[in-house]
Amino acid sequence: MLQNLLILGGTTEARQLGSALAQRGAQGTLSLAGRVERPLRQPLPQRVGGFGGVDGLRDYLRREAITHVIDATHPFAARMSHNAVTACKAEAIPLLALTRAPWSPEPGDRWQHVPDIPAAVAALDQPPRRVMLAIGRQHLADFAPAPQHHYLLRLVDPPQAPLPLPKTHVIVDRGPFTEAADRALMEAHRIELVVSKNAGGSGAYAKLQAARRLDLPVIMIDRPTLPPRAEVHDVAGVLRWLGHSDTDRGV
Ligand code: 3Y8
Ligand code: NAP
Repeated sequence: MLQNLLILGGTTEARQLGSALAQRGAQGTLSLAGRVERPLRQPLPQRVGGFGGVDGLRDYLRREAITHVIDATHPFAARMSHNAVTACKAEAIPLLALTRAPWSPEPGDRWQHVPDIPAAVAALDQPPRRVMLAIGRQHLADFAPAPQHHYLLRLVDPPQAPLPLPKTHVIVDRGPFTEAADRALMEAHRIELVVSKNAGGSGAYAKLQAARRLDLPVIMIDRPTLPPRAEVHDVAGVLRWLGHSDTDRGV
């Protein structure tokens, strides 16, 4: 059966999967939410924007005659992942998640695990510190109850609206990041504490390596729970699931 794939993307692994599939001549579309102004391009055809909830996704799957869905979204993109499970089940379309294992602390790491973003805010109920808040833009307002800190923010795009925190320094940059650059950034801003999502993968890990080198504490936000679904942790696993051998180079 001719395959027509939908990859729910927005991560390094999704881009790598898109390249591997394009090399094999696979037919598919990589989908982004449209969160940033200039998303990275990759060789598969790309669509940008929400589907319109579960029903919108089901319509898309039928209209485009999608045969397989690979959810390669970020572990914190929980709503997209929930919608994918519901829509694929309703349309009886096979779904596979391409995920990366959570990070676990290594010797020298000073991590305080918190279950979610509100718990990270509660953990910041302490005298003013210089905090690297490297969780992006979407949840900054949640930290408004902890205005006493000086925040170093790293955003993909320049902020379009006033920031919800009184003392900030904004860096506009997109990953993947490097340990040396993140260490220099933290030293330049005399960072005392880092707040991070447990994203897994390599693109966001640099700040944790830098924090370890600088002996800084980290508030580590655990991932939201996702519904059960088939999962693999690497591109080769997806290719096997699709019936591509590792060696075939497309038709
Ligand atoms: C739009 C599309 C690739 C993909 C690269 C990965 C790595 C670099 C590190 C820090 C942490 C953060 C953030 C981050 C990283 C990769 C990956 C990853 C974290 C792009 C991209 C899109 C987004 C969306 C953006 C969020 C934000 C989160 C910045 C592309 C560059 C903080 C997650 O302004 C906004 O609205 C930004 C929104 C969702 C989290 C948030 O809540 O603000 N990612 N990031 C995707 C879409 O439209 O569907 O240009 O590639 C992708 C990448 N960002 O191809 O190599 O795979 O995780 N992304 C976090 O981990 O906490 C930065 O600063 O240390
Ligand atoms: P989310 O909260 O789980 O999703 C909210 C809504 O955004 C979804 O219901 C869907 O809208 C739309 N959406 C999300 N991902 C989409 C995709 N790949 N293609 C089409 N529509 C999508 O998602 P999020 O956390 O905002 O993440 C958005 C994107 O950024 C994802 O591609 C994700 O992989 C990427 N990303 C997120 C993070 C993070 O920290 N959250 C980090 C790195 C990359 P409809 O309901 O209208 O379909």
